[in-house]
Amino acid sequence: MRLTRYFLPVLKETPADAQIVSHRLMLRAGMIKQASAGIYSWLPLGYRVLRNIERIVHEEQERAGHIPMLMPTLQSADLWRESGRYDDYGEEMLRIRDRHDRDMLYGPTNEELITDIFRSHVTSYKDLPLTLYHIQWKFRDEIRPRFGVMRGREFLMKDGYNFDVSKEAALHAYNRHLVSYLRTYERMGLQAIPMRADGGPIGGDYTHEFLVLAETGESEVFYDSAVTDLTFGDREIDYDDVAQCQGVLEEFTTRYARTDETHDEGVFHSQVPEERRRSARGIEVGQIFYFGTKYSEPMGAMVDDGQGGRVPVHMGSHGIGVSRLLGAIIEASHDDKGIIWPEGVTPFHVGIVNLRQGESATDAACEGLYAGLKARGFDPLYDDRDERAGAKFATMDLIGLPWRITVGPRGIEKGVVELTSRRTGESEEVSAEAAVERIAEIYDDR
Ligand code: P5A
Repeated sequence: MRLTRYFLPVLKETPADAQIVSHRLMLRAGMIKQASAGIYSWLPLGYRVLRNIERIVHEEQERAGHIPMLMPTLQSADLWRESGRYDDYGEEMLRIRDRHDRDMLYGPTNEELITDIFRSHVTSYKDLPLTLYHIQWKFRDEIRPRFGVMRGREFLMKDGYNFDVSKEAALHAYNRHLVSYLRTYERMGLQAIPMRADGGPIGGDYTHEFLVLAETGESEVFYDSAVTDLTFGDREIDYDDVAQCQGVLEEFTTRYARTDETHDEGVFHSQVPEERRRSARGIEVGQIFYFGTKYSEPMGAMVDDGQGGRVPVHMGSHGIGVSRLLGAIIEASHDDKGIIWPEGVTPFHVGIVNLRQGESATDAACEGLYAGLKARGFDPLYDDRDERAGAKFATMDLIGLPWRITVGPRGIEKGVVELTSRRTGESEEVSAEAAVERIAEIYDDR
């Protein structure tokens, strides 16, 4: 993409109403624009990152054997009356009446809708296990939408639902989700720690939230500092292997790590030596639930059990805050100049800065780099504006591309360009061909 042909409305001023750094940077970098309280338009740069996050979520869900689909945002109130949640859900649910006076709602979550789909089509234990998921907009009429996409009213969620014949099988689905979530967040450059939590309006008392530690996080958390040493890494996993998934769950959840909803000071003190006790704040980027037959029983989602009986299926649901993740990644990865995108989600792989726009030698070198990178399957952002070097660097630093190639007349004379890491600020002088090779190596490794 050439910057002169792009739509990147960066702001010079720091928006006064944005309280936390990720919100400020998303506005300044021209990623989002508020449409109304807690509701945002995704401008091209923000949309690119959102799509990258979605892609990683899809890849990891499919790797775990979960099946993508798409359900609507608007739902009929009748299904929610069947489960009993129409009245329970309270003011967070946006209720709508259509022209035929039918009660509708903008879905805050989809347990009812998916249970209805399941009961219409599945009757036998032979069709299980089954896990369906989608990535779809949700609406929760939050009393205090704030911090930009962190606590929106309209937000994008990946929500998945497992159907199993027994509690034991459903717990394997739970473990599988835990493992796939660990992989998912790490690919985005995040450490998200599973912590015992509360079921809230979704239900069930077996649930973990995934938290990214950050001072600006809305959740208060208590944990054994040893949990922060755990990484999933690139280990091979067989998602059908019950013992292996259970092993990962135990590795990541045995040590004390809880949100304030379930925190128990007595247990904390007895289980964790003082020097490892931590209390901090965190951003909830996902949550997994096992709630058994909470929805299947009242809604009649039954299967024959192979022994002449019919049983309600055991279910769980599993959510990732897709749009919230942009905020969480920025909170975890920025400096005073702007965002620092992890390679996994960056909107463009590399920025090209032409220090002498309009001079034939630098222009030609930039065009060569641009074409060379595109030919290798990369998406460069070429700053081809007629601007001062300082302004070009400031824009690149603000929008946070992890790598920058700077092309100037002095370098061209020597036959080199400068390759700079946004994270470390370190630069190396290499030939243009070598710069393309280095970019290819960097992204191949990840
Ligand atoms: C699990 C999937 C559920 O709704 N039902 C379907 C279950 N869980 S949850 O924890 O309530 O939400 C899942 C994740 O969505 C993100 N999230 C939000 N993101 C932005 N703004 C909001 N107002 C908001 N509310 C929830 C969180 O990341 C949460 O973990």
